[in-house]
Amino acid sequence: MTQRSAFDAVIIGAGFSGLALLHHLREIGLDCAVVEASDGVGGTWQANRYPGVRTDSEFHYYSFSFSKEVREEWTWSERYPGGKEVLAYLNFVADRLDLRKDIQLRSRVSSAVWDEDSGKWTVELEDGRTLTGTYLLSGMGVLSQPVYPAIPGIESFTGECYHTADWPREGADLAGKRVGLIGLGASGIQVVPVVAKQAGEFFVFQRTPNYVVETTNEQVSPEQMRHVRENYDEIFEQAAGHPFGVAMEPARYSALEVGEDQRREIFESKWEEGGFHFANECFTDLASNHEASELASEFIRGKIREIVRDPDTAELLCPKNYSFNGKRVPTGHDYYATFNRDNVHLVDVKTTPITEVTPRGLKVGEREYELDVLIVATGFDAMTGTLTTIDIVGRDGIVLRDKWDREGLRTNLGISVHGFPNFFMSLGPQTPYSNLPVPIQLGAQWLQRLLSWARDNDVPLIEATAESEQWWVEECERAGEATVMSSEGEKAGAWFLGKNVPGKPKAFQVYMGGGQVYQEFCRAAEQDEYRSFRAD
Ligand code: N01
Repeated sequence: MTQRSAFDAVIIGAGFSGLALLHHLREIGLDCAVVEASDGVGGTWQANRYPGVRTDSEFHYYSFSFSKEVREEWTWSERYPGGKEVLAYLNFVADRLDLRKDIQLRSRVSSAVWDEDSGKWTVELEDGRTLTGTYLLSGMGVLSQPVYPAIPGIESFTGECYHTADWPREGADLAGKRVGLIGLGASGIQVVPVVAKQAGEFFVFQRTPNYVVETTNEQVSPEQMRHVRENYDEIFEQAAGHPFGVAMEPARYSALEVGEDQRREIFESKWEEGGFHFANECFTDLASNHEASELASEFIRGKIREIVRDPDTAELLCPKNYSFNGKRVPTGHDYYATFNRDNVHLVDVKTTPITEVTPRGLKVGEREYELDVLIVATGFDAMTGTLTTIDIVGRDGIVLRDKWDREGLRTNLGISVHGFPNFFMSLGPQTPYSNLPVPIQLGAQWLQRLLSWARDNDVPLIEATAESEQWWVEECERAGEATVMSSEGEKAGAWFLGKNVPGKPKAFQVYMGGGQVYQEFCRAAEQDEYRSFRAD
């Protein structure tokens, strides 16, 4: 049987974004094909199978709210669901909404080219097949292009070496082995407590410490699940109205307007609630005011010194060259306490850098650490990486990668790019960073209304205007500058500013003005009949 190749919409990626886009575009009668490089649906949850992988968001707001069937029939088991459970959820969504028939697996895109005459995109796959679509949509994810550390000799290592985002399906046997870890962002921080229990000796090579907000994981009770099912819309609405897409009460006070005792009490109570509750519910200005953020930094340093028994290790774990919220705050599950184990060794590679990887292990200064397994949790070419590794060729043969190289990162609301008609991004660069299922769902619904409107009004081409891009670049810069990520600290901002990829221009790749503010901009564009998306 020959496969059809002409569609109304070609969607790249079958993770949260691709599934939501497919469902919503099918609802308005568009004939869609999803092309997915992997052999299964799930996106980031397919790739990231490292030990300890789980959500940093709580179960009740880490899901879609649009399907009554999925809401009623899916049961979460843990407060912070593990990677396997989220993958099972996405497979359940794909089955329950009958999405699989429009998904082509093992279909990696090599290029997508706009043809002005036909008004269609031609999408070429690595196996030589081509598909065409009136619309091209990216659901390729924001953190999907892994970055490996550029350490001399890394290819010479004769042991096993795994990137957290490319973990072997069959798992890795770490029992009793000498294991090394490079990278202590959200991924590495999840790896630490789990691998510490498996490895014989575990060497954690730390360049920059993080402010980890500890939490606890509990089983979800039938009563909690019932409550969530009965209140799904309210929960989703609360998350959609929150700057970071979490279903939490907004903080009420500035950290600077309360007395020391009250401040400590609030910090303590939110630390007890754990995870993002500390980051989001303590005070209004922990992400925007350096002085306020420094008060939270000092509180966490105090916790580290309480938990970690060896004072030198505790000091090394205390971040000092940027303040709380200066980087994406990771959630820990006994992260700090893990450094009290005898088999866990924290190695400071800031003061004495890693010099090379040898066939037997890792050299730090003159000392060689022999390793059986090296885990690299060194992050991603975030936001733009997936979009620039394939050739997306717009009007007049302009490649998206070249446009951004030449003009700097430019989009209208992270959704559309001038010169790239009928091309749309879910979670494109310059969209807000938050608990991601929320903006993914809202974005898919917004695109559904846009394409429905375009059809009803005979508007064949949708494309950001050059003016709208300029406006959005300035708004992203303004919003970013108003946060502690823009502060002087050498590490502040990290991947949000592209600092982790050598040679990448430093600019806010993420809209930091808040998810709820971003949604207002999207609503305004809609009420204005999408004028800023009609370049012709
Ligand atoms: O990557 P990162 P990540 N030598 O870029 C270090 C999301 N996420 O995969 O800071 C030594 O944050 C680097 O050190 P430094 C989440 O949004 C979500 O952990 O540059 N170290 C840093 O410590 C997160 O923010 C979840 O000094 C080197 C680390 O590698 C995003 O993904 C779970 C090095 C990279 O940290 C990315 O997180 C996991 C070198 N040569 C991830 N090169 C959940 O929600 C790099 N590093 C559950």
